[in-house]
Amino acid sequence: MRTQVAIIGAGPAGLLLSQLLHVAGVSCVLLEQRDRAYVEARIRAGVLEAGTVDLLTRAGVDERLRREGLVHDGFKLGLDGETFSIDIKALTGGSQVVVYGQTEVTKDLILACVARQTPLIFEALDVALHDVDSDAPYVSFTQDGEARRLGCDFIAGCDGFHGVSRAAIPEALRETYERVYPFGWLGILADVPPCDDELIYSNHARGFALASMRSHTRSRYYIQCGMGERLEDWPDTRLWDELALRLGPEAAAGMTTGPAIEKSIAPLRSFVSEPLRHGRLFLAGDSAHIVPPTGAKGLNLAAADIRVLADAMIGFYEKGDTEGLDGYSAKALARVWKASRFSWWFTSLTHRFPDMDPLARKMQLAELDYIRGSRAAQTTMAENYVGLPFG
Ligand code: RFL
Ligand code: PHB
Repeated sequence: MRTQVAIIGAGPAGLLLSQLLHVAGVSCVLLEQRDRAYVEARIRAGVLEAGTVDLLTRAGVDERLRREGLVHDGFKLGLDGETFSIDIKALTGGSQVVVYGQTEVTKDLILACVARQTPLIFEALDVALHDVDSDAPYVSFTQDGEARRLGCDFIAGCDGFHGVSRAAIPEALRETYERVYPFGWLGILADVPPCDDELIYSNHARGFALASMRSHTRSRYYIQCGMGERLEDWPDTRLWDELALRLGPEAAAGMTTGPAIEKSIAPLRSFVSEPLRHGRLFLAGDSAHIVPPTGAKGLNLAAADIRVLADAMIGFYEKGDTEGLDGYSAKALARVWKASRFSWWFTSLTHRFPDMDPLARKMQLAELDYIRGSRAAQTTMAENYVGLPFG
């Protein structure tokens, strides 16, 4: 088997790249280790930057998103249960974000792959990358028990944090930067209306809480929890009570509780691996970087990488131009670091750290109070939240 671009991983990064290449007439094959049902059911992100929506539009995968996505002009910050608004639309001169689940983005992209007959191989096992620094790289894998080989011009490593692509860059040529935060997020998804029109990010003495949503009838909430905690310790009633306390009386008054459809604990991590390119291998999305979810940057950052990478590959095939490919790593990383900084800062501002002394807590409260009163501080937050420009 041969193709122009072999894409490892059918998460949002790999799927989006495949559709942008398809639209430009570049051939690709997607290799995904899980089955379709598993990939479509993974509950993760919920907020899309305008740039991500633009990219999905360019890929021709925006029809349902435009119909069902909830356009948001702002979000709220909570300070020990009292909230104030950040009007991102007014502060940025018109930018908005769209609340639309990653599960839905994934389903729409898989449907597009199927409709356009983009080869997408689920349950591709034992994926291994070969000769990535030569002119003839290839990928080996097992399909239905049979060994297969996919020759290509380029390999896109879109296989997430636990994938195999990153390790195909020799360790001596890689620099990694990592912080694991001393807490996780316990998330609950429930078929109940949201407690507020906007998302609420709340700093409370008991720990961080987030009120989010997927639709007018489906809510997504998170609380900061210790990494040692188990789901069994958090029956639905205890979780709803804790959310009401941390989000404050106004949100609690608007909150409808109900049984969880899904509940899970996710660790929080900042991670960047540099560079994003080695020979004919290009890393994109979570395979190269992870941000803590405060600020909703992970999926958007994966899409931003793909925009730069797709343009570079298309430039190569249309004009024989290698400039984009040569510049990909530096260009994408410049934005990755800025979004990593914002996610780290927003996490530091809103979470309770185990080693936090009373002074550190006072500093958080003072900074939140400063943001409440300063248009300049709110503008900084808003322009990061809606997504920084490229280059
Ligand atoms: P993914 O989604 O992890 O997809 C990688 C794919 O590669 C496959 N794979 C392999 N395939 C073949 N061979 C192998 N050896 C393979 N190893 C792995 C995997 O099965 C998978 O299908 O990475 P991608 O495409 O880079 O996308 C990144 C996003 O999924 C991620 O950044 C976001 O979900 C992060 N995130 C959020 N991002 C946002 O922009 N907004 C949010 O609101 C937001 N909320 C979140 C989040 C992530 C969370 N968790 C659970 C980590 C909330 C949470 C709780
Ligand atoms: C979500 O709805 O899952 C969500 C929203 C905002 C975030 C993180 C996650 O910052």
